[in-house]
Amino acid sequence: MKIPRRAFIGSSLVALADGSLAVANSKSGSQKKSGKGVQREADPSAKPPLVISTWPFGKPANDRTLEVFRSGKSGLDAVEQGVRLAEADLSNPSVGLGGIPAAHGVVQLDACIMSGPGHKAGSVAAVEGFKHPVSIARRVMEETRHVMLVGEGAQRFARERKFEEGPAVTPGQKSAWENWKKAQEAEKAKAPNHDTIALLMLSPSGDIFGACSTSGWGYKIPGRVGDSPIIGGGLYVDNAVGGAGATGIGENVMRYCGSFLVVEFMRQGMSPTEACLATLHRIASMDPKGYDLSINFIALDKRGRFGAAGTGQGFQYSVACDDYSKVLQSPGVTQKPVGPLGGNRL
Ligand code: SD4
Repeated sequence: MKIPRRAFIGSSLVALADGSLAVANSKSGSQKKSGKGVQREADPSAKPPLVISTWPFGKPANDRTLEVFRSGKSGLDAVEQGVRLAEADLSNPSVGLGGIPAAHGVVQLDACIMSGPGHKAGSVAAVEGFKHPVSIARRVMEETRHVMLVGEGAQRFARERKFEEGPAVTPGQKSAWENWKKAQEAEKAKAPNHDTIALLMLSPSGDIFGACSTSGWGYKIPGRVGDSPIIGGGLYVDNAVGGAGATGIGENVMRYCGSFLVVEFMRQGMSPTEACLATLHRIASMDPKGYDLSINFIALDKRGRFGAAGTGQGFQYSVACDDYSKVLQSPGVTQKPVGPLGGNRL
């Protein structure tokens, strides 16, 4: 996803000692200048209930999550309902049945959910024709001894439980797909953009919940599963430490257990932003593509600190708590760190 130009108005990109780029914005005060250059301030924190999610379209999902939680529902109910809001928006081309279809013209959805208390997880992948894969994932978690159901098995499970069905593809996405087919035959097809909602919540009692949902890589090979429904890939929660979620090219996240790694770096004492940056550097240090990965992480810890980071120019993510609900710009990484995050620690 391209970062909207307005995100950079009044701002400029600065290179930080750990090889990351960050938006220096005098109004936000998120960066401070020292004699030696620009340094990042400590990660922001907020009093829980605190919700963080990927992309600007996470903002209404965060608001919905808080609204459900404040109405007396559980943290698990709240994150599920937040993600359902994104899934229900048929104008979103990357989450829910409004998403870009797989190469055979049918939308295939991936989703998962995690509860910090009890370390519970449920997941579904490559599900066709159902509106709310996150809720199917929750039922897998709560009603079976399994963690993950895929394809026809997941659909049968959903049908038996009378989950709401929907179109194989929306009319708008169908005609875009027809054009893509023609372009592909002429070998001129371009890969479309795709995104994911990964959403994390810290409750006032210190419990962490997470959920994730996507239609995945546009025009993917049918049956392709990305990182989003993979526990530890696109989402991970450890109730003693914190949670993390991912968006971007899943193949570049799932080979490294990306969200799990972010949480493990937080366990070692890093702040959420440091943990996201360290994970990006670790992956880039191993991957033949270096920093050309198109991946992004969000994270929050038990103390209510939150952060994010992405490759390239970074990405936008959304945060909500009792005092505010806003969209923030993450730092981006483009090169190997030279500062305190370098060396063996990565
Ligand atoms: C996937 N990670 O299926 C998802 C898609 C995404 O930005 O987040 N794209 O690979």
